[in-house]
Amino acid sequence: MTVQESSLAAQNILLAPVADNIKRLWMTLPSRYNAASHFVDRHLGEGRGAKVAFIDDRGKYTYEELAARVNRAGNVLRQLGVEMEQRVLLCLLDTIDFPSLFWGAIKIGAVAVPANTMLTTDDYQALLEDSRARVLAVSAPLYERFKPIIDKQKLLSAVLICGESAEAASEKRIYSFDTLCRQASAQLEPVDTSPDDVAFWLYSSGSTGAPKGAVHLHGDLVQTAVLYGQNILGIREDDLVFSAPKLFFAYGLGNSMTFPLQVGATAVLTAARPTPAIVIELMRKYRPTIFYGVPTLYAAILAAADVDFSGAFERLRWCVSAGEALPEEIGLKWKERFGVDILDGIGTTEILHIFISNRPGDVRYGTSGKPVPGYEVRILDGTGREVADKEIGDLWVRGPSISPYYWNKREQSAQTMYGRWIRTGDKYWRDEQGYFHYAGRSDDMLKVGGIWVSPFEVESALAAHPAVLEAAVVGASDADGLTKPKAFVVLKEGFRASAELEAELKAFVKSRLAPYKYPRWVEFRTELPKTATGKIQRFKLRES
Ligand code: 3UK
Repeated sequence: MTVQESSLAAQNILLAPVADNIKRLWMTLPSRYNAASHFVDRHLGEGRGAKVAFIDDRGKYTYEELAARVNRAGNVLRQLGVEMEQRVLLCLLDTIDFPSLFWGAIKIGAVAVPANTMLTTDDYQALLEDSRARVLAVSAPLYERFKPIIDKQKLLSAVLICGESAEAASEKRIYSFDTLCRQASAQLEPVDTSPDDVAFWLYSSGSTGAPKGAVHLHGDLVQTAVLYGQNILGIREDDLVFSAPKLFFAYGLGNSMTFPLQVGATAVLTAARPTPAIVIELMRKYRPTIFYGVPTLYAAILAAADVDFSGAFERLRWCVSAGEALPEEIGLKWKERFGVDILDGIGTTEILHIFISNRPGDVRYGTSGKPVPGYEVRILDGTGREVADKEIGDLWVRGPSISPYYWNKREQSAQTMYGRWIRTGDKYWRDEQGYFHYAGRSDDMLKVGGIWVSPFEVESALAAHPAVLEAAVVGASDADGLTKPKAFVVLKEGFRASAELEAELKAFVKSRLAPYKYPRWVEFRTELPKTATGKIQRFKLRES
């Protein structure tokens, strides 16, 4: 093919209208549509008011109670001055307050912005600044990390503290969410929104460490709930689901909120860190029918000694894995030991949920499975031409739930979103049977325990240590075949490599960045491999 021909081929793929057989699977929504009415209020009209929607560490909440809490939360936000289209930053542990505030914000036409609860004060400063949030809602145990920066926020008009706290002081615009909710009305009409109105953003880390807010619309959520939740997982009203990944991740948001709320099912939430012991304890207590995890957790559960599993798997139909590739070994061992399949699927924050997946009755361990009907998936070469089977290329996706752009990031949006298409940044190949195989990233970003880590950010943290001349960070495989950050460090003159210094560097990074980002191994070198122009050749370090 000539260059001209291949650019025409690329145009054909990227400009072709969505085929009818794919578009037929997309939900057609009315021109007036509010996602909160669909996911919450609809159940009251459908007679599900007395059914339990959520169970958290403190209690159970029926659909009727959920609707009342959402209304109170919406009224509280309004009373604090939040108007349509303004952002509300949510830094919340998984309790009933998360759905209450998320849907409450959306119901009044505001934009809910859930944030990762494991970040540092500097990270939160960046999120407040970028989002220009009018109100911050934060779980009491997390408030410490916001406290030093609250006074600096010119656009923030109030802080809501969720849960027991002595911090509330209305003269400082800091309020107890519980107290305001008790005084607020439990009645609230949804504002007029369209399926194309902005409903929420989800922040995703960029390779320079600067977070990008992926904008999502009212209409996006129901598409993933139908195409993946109902059509692939087969979630139904009598399901009880439990997700180890939290609600602030796009993965957790679908898992324990929009999928169960789509069909009137029940979700178990916990504010606790999902260690194997806690996950198994909750599974024994509630016997979920669908469980969602990440590969690191499945490996850790398999490795856990002295754990009583009795009853935990009794009602389980299947487990789901996403966030990073599930090694074949872990899937096979899990199935052998517990008799239930793990369905590995790939999703992204921008696409909102899973778009290539293994499915019940058709599991091929070591692959991501096949495209979820309703999503069009292509593997393209650098000129935009489709590659042949078994050839590696760039993964592109088109579907009805894709973020239209990153907030205030023109260049990154232009590099990622092309009309309805999105470039995921992943390398993939397809086998003759149509299964998709993950083949790495096209940038240097790492997935660690299912969460993004930017090597650049870890390198910058290391470089701030007085002993470090320069550092390079790459992904290395642990004993389970899962990726963890590894640092190569060149020391300044006068410093000597030692086990103590290695431990000190790890602790140093942990104290400056979200702790999950620290390098699990540090290797000292006298120099780093570089190009003629001085750029570190990370691929050489990866190979070593
Ligand atoms: C990687 C995978 C191989 C891949 C997510 C389920 O992970 C989610 O979203 P993020 O934005 O990350 C997206 C990136 O993570 N990845 C995710 N799943 C897999 N790689 N196999 C997998 N099964 O690099 C992708 O581009 O954090 C997961 C549902 C919703 C999500 N947002």
